[in-house]
Amino acid sequence: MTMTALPKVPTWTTLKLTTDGRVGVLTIDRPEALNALNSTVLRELEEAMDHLAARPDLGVVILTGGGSKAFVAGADIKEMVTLPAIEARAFTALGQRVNAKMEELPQPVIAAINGYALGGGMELALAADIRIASESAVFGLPEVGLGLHPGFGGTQRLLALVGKGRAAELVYTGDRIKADEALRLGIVNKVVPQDQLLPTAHAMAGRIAAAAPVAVMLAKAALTRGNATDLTTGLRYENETAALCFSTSDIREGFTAFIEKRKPCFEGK
Ligand code: CO8
Repeated sequence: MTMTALPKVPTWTTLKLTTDGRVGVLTIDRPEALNALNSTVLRELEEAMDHLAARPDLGVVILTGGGSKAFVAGADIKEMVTLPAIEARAFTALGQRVNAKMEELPQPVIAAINGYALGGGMELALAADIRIASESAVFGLPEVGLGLHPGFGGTQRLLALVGKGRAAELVYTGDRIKADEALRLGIVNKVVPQDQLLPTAHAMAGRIAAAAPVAVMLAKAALTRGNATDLTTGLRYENETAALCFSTSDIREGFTAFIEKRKPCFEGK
């Protein structure tokens, strides 16, 4: 079998992609504006999602913010201030596309939330599979206080994650909440000290990267589909993806390794 060459990492001005074995770390690196999402960041993020989708060597992606203060402090207010509605429509569509592409990536995404995750920044984090926050993280959807409402998928994803009442309170008040409250509401999986954020994300990513890659990819597809459909359709989808695992050589390796009392050695096929 011939292996397709991996695509070259594009050159970005606001993003950095580093790799550590099968783990990719994508950093939004615009700390002078608290990593606010202007159209350049969003276009580069879209390109990054397309790039990651074509990187079978990466089994997990960690998404984080550059600098010590913010994950992402929202869409760029200075860019939106003069935006006509028709351009706002395209800008919103771009933000939605980035988040949808992240949700559709073959790899699970862990958002390592290192500070402010506000507005479009919280919406970005909501499209990740798993959220780990530092103790200094602050969440909120302050859009209504600016005259708009969440438009990068936040109303829908928060609703699915925490239910109508809790989502409504955050969206209608625009209240900011701290990491421990986000944990209590089920918005984040874990809260850790700031200096433990990336080590914790890497430790979790390592455990995911050690599992059978095709099984993880299909599990993500089943969770993502299930979240967006009714139970009967979701269960049917799960039936098919579970059966598809039996077409891999990794499943034979996983079963055999169990029987032979050794660690499996997966190849991603
Ligand atoms: N956009 C642009 N610039 C920003 C943003 C932002 N969202 N957030 C921070 N910055 C800039 C500041 O303007 C400042 O720049 P400068 O030094 O040039 O003045 C720099 O980052 C540092 O920020 P602060 O000095 O304000 O830092 P503080 O520590 O004092 O405050 C806060 C930090 C509390 C995070 C504060 O910066 C803040 O409130 N930021 C705005 C948060 C916000 O309202 N976010 C939501 C934006 S709206 C949105 O995300 C909509 C998404 C969907 C759009 C769909 C429709 C098109």
